[in-house]
Amino acid sequence: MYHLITGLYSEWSRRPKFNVLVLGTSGAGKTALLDKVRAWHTRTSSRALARIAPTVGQNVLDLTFKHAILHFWDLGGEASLRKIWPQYFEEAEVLVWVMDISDWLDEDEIERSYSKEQDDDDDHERGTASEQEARAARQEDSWSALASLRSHSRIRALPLLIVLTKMDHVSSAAASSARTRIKGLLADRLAGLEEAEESDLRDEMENIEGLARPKAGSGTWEDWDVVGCSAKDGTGLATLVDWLNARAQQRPRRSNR
Ligand SMILES: Nc1nc2c(ncn2[C@@H]2O[C@H](COP(=O)(O)OP(=O)(O)OP(=O)(O)O)[C@@H](O)[C@H]2O)c(=O)[nH]1
Ligand SMILES: [Mg+2]
Repeated sequence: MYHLITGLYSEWSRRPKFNVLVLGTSGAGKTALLDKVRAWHTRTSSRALARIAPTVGQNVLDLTFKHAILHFWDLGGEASLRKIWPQYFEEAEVLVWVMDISDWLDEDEIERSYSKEQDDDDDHERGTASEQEARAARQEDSWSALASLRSHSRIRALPLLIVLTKMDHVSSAAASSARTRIKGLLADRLAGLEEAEESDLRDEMENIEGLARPKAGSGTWEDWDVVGCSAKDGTGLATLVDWLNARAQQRPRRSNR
């Protein structure tokens, strides 16, 4: 009888897994962010940021919440490793795209006490033309890698959360406006992508007689948002986890794997 009751209880209390695919370019801060989320949720300590090495392959993390187990896949973002990403698309239920916010900041928004090259080059001057070019190149790499995912229909159908991490690099004066400004910029870029895709599709279809025109907005990431986080001071972690849990609850219940 005891076994029957405990068996029924564990079946009843079993939470569905919700697969969260965490992607972004190398060094964006995916692994550090997830480690901080783990430490925050389990009330344990996080790893020192400097000790987090680039991911080769995948990191997996399960975190149990009231209604679901968030099952994170954190994949290496280095260009040669991105070819394994599509293996996860079919099973993914939400996409988290991580970007280093400092690549999107204007010079006056950057936290002055911070220098990205400090560890490697003590003589490096902040804000040099080459540093600005490097930031622009990293921003472009991240944006074009995200844009290229739109060719996968499965990914376009998923909720998308863009995480601007390393928020501790934003000066306190710019903290409230930086996320809003970057979100506006990303919204414009996403809309631009969609328009370009629709016009390409229209051009193709005009050459094929009798085909219906594509519906406006058919390729949009309809459910998307931007959150600012920091793996250093824990900014934004509650917002990130709440957003994911809300999506986990919205999808139809299914059995655990
Ligand atoms: N100041 C600060 N530094 C961070 C933060 N997150 C990550 N870093 C630094 O950025 C480096 C790269 O972070 P990772 O988490 O390894 O980046 P990743 O996206 O997992 O990179 P790959 O595994 O190569 O795809 C870390 O070693 C940290 O030093 C943050 O929130 N604040
Ligand atoms: Mg990593």
